[in-house]
Order: sequence, then structure tokens, then C-alpha cells
Amino acid sequence: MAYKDLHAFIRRLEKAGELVRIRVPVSADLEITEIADRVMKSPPERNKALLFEKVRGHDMPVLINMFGSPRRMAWALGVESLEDLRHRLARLIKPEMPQSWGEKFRRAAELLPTLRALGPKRVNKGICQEVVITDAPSLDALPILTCWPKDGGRYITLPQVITRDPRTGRRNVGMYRLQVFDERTLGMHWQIHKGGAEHERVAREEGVERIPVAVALGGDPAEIWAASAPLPPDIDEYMLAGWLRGKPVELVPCVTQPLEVPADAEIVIEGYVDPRERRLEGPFGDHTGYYTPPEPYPVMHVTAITHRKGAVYPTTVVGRPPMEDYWMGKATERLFLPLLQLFLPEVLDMNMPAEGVFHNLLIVKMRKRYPGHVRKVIHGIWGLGLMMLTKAIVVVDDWVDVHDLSEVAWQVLGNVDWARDVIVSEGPVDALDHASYRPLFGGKIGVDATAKDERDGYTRTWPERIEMSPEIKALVDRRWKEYGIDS
Ligand SMILES: Cc1cc2nc3c(=O)[nH]c(=O)nc-3n(C[C@H](O)[C@H](O)[C@H](O)COP(=O)(O)O)c2cc1C
Ligand SMILES: [Mn+2]
Repeated sequence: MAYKDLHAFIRRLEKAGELVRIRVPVSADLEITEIADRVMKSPPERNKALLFEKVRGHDMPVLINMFGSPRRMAWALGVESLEDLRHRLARLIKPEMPQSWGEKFRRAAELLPTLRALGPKRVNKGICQEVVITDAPSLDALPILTCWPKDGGRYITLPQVITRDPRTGRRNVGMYRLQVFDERTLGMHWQIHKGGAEHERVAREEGVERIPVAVALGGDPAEIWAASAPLPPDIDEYMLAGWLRGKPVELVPCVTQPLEVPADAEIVIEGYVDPRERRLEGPFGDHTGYYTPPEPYPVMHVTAITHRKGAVYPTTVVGRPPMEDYWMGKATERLFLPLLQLFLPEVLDMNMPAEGVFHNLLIVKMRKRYPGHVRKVIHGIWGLGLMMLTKAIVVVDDWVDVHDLSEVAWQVLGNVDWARDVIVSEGPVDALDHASYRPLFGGKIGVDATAKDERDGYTRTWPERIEMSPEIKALVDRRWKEYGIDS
């Protein structure tokens, strides 16, 4: 399902009671963070998207927490529940032979629009260019938040950062925060493992002096989210967005850079990065729940700002979990499970709990078949794309619900012989990791919490799990009211 633009999504949320308009004046300086943080950590009945209509000193409203619940995140990607994402992708990559002709036609009809929808489409005009400012564009026109008290400045936090590989011309769209240095200069926080940083490396090798960059804000929420998706290099995130929407993303040429941006975006910042230039970026209150210290990062020079009339500025704040970005990551986890299963088919399910801030903990469920199988899966995950950054991997048996943390804890604490069932290793860690003794490289742990048998060299008899017989369960179900316990 495609939304025409961000306003269409706002209307859907509002109609469903999933959005609150804040009509009193508020400050973009810390106040919005405190309000949003409380709402993001609230139970579902109070966890709503927030539209701040009057931001002090600005005409533009601020939208925050649009992705901050499983329901809104699913709606943003055109499905009813996040689990549907997994099934949709599994169907695309594993089309089992349907039995009946009716089923065959239905499947074909489903695949056709899917394939046609994959590539973005170029158009000549877009609402994102209703207002074009090339003469002295100023970032001060945007209600950019100061998120936390010790932040180094104001940060754009929900951008689609668009670049092209200087050698191949392939597009990448990444979500990298941007610090406002002044009216026309931004810090570009693409970390070393990410697509934008790779384009910068290629530019340096090729002696290219300016990397054109466009920062799009808003558009169909699937376009916004796609920027955060860890796709393999050289796969256009707007193709993924097109597939999610069932309709191509429409792109218009920028006015001052050789790039294209979503025609339906709210705001576009155009500019360039000089690969030789570095400036201290940070500190920034990050999704680890800690401030990341200042570090040298590239600089973006703004050449134009364009926007639609009546633009809304979309943003988020990150901090101690759970926050809005947890649900953005959950969508990624669900959608990418079938992809991971292409390489590791024995993996049945996985969970990255909020407390683990994505990279710190991955719980995996699998069916063990041969000696060393659990270790093969652990090492396999450490070799798959950005999963390489995972610090702890916990493996449980096929009957365990990986989303039930109490059940997982029970399994791990009881099943693990800490001298034998643990792999301690080292490898690449996330740029934000603060525990590793040196940046980007640190310790990892793999924990085998499956039941052991002779394949593991376990010569004792593994005990049987206690379970009530089905007849007695059915009997007690039937008689439950009689007992008078619930009255
Ligand atoms: C709200 C939010 C903010 C993010 N900020 C950054 C950031 O500042 N720098 C960064 O490298 N990744 C950041 N990420 C993660 C990247 O968007 C993510 O790794 C994505 O896969 C990058 O795209 P790429 O693989 O095309 O580089 C952020 C993610 C979210 C959801
Ligand atoms: Mn990418």
C-alpha cells in the first residue's frame, strides 16, 4: 500500500486515533525530546505519534514518533502487523510451486506488480520543489531539534541521505544524522561500515573532489524507513521502498546537484561533501543511552533547500531504549529474517531485544542436526553483512519462543555449561560501542543454550522437560469455571 506523501500517512494515523496534535507553543530546544521520550516509553494507549503545530520561532510543524509502535510501524510499511513483512518477503524469495491453477494465477498476479514496482521512476516535477531556495539557503528555516542537554548542537535525525558511487553511479540511501554547524554547513555522520562512507572512500581513491549529496525529509513513510534498512551494498533502498509500497518511488532531479530525490518529500537539502575535509562532530545523545563523544566526520555544504508548501518536518529522538528507533529496527528484523534464512536455513526465528540496542544481543532459534551446528550458525551470523557487528549471540532450541525473554533466560541459565558452551571471540563492533577497548574492534560471545546430547559430546542423559498431559489440560480447561478461582 502506497501513501501519496507524509500528509496521507498523518491523516491515516489521525483517523485511527494514533496521532495527537500539540497546539500550544513548545520549544525545539530539549522540550520536544522530554515530551516525546515520555510518550515513546508509555503503554500503547498513550504511545502516539505527535504533531507539534507551534514550534517556537518556526512556522513548520514537527512530526515525531510516527514509527514508535508495532502498529504504526506496520502501517508505515503498508502491512497490518510486522510479522506480515516476513511472510511477504518469504513469498517473494521462496515461491513454492502452487498446486492449483487458481493458486498459480493468483501467485503470478501477485508477483507481476511486485517486479514492475521494484525500480524507482523518474518524473519531471515534484511537490518537494514547490519552494526552491538556491540564493543563500538557510538551515535556520527548519525546526531542527536540540535533543539532549550535552549535545554538540542541533541534529537532523530522520534523513534519507542520498549519494551515488562515484565509480558505478549506483545509488545509496542511508539514515545518518546531521549536525548543524551553521546555516549552510552540516556534519555528516556516516559511520565507517555504511554505504555513504564507502562512496566517500571511492571518491578519495578516484580523486573526486566533491560528492553530491541530497538529504530528503519525509515522503511515503516506507521511503523514510528504507533509508535505515541494512541492504547489501549496491542495492537501491528506493527499490525496497517501491516493493513495500507496491508502487515505484517517484524521483525528481535535484536543482543544484546531479542526484534525484523523492518527488513527494516534504523538504530536501542539497549539497556536497568534500572527501578531504573533516570536522569534529558530536557529542550526541545516542541510541545506546550514552553520549557518543566528538569525532572527526565529513562535512556537507548546502547548495539549496527546497520544500513543499505547508511542509512538515519529520524527526525522532534516540536515547535510552525503548524509543521510536526500536520499532524501526524491529521492522528490519522481521523483514530480513527470510533473507538471513537464505544463507542459514536452519534458523527458525530471531529476536533483538530493545535492551540490546540492535547489535548487543541476538537470540536465535534453530534445530540442531550435527556436531558443531550451533557454532556454525554463530560464526555464520558474524559473517553476514551488518550482522557482523553483533556482540552476543544466544542460540536456543526450536520449541523456545525467542520473543519471550523470561523463557529464554530460563533456558540459558539452566542449559549452559559456562566452561564448554560458550565461544569467546573478537571482531568488528559498531562505531557506537563503548565497551570495546579500542574503537570498532572488540570481544564477542556466542552462547549455546540448546539441550545437549552425544553430538555435543555430552554423555549424560539430558533431563526431560516437565509438561502436563493434554487430557488433564483439557479437563481443567473444561472445568475451570467450576473451581471458582476467577470469580
Ligand atoms: C534514527 C536512526 C538514526 C541513525 N543514525 C545513524 C548515524 O548517524 N550514522 C550511521 O552510520 N548510521 C545511523 N543509523 C543506522 C543506519 O541508518 C543503518 O545502518 C542503515 O543500514 C545504513 O544504510 P546503508 O547500509 O545504506 O549505509 C541510524 C538509524 C536510525 C533508525
Ligand atoms: Mn545501502
